[in-house]
Amino acid sequence: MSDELVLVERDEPIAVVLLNRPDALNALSDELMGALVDALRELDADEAVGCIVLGGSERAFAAGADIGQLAQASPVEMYYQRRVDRWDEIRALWTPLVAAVSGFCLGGGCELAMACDLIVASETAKFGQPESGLGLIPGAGGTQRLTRAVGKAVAMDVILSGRFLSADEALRAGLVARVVAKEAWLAEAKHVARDIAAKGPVATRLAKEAVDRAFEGPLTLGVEYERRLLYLALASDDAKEGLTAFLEKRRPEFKGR
Ligand code: CO8
Repeated sequence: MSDELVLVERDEPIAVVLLNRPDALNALSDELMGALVDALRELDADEAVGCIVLGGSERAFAAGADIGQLAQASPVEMYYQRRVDRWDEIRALWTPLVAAVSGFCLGGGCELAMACDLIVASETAKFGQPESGLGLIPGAGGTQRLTRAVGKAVAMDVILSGRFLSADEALRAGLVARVVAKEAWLAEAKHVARDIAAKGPVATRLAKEAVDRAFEGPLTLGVEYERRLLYLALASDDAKEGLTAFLEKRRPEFKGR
C-alpha cells in the first residue's frame, strides 16, 4: 500500500487521481489537500489529459475535513493563511473533472465532489453535510453548491439535520449525474471521462465555463456570456476540424487549438 496521500494514474487521454488516506476514510487534512491541488494543477497543465477522474476508495470518497486538525485550528490563522482558498483552485481548473464517489461523501468530502464538474456515484454512496453535529457549518461551498444543486428544501434538511442522502435520492435531487452498481463506480467514471476527453478540448473547456455561468448572475448575462464563448469556440482549429470532419463523414482529430 502506497503512503502517498494522492495516487495519480495517467491513462491518456484521461488521468485518475485517488485520495489515499484509508485509515481516516480519506479525511481531507491540509497535507492531503495540498497534494491534491498540486496533482490537479500539474494534470491541468498537461494538454495530453482531456479529463480527470477524482475518486476515493470503495468505502469512502472522503469523510470530510480532518476533524483532528479542525479541532486544533486557529480561526485567525486559517483566515490569514487563506487555508480554504486553495479549494478555489479546483474550480479554476480548465480540464473537466469527474468525481467518482463510492461510500461516504461527507462534509468537506461532499463539498469536494460538488467542486467537480459532475458526479458519478456508486449505489453505496452516502452524501451529507454533518457539520451541524460538530457545532459547525460547511465552509468550502457546501451551503451554496448543495442548495443550487438540490434546492432549498433538501439542502436545509441535509445541512440542518445532518441526514445522509442515498445515491438514489442524490440522483433524484439533481446532485449526481449517474448511479451505477457498486463494483462499477470507478470504471463508469473513467468511461464518462473518456467520452468527454474524446470531444474537442477547446469545446469541453468553454462549455464547462459557460455552464458554470448559469450559477452566477442573471440569465440574460449568462446567455450573453455563452454566446461569446461560442464565437470563441467557432474561431478554434478544433471547431474547423469538427465541422469539416462531419461534412467529410470521418472522425475528427482534435488538437486542442
Ligand atoms: N476526520 C478525521 N478522521 C476521521 C474522519 C474525519 N472527518 N472521519 C473518519 N475518521 C477516522 C475515524 O476517526 C476512524 O479512525 P480510527 O480508526 O483511528 O479511530 C476511521 O476514520 C474510521 O472511521 P469510523 O471508525 O468512525 O468508521 P465508521 O464506519 O464507524 O463511521 C463515519 C464512518 C460515519 C463516516 C464516521 O467516521 C464519521 O461520522 N466521520 C465524520 C464525518 C463528519 O462529521 N464529517 C464532517 C467533518 S467537518 C468538515 O468537513 C468541515 C469542512 C469545512 C471546509 C474545509 C476547511 C478546511
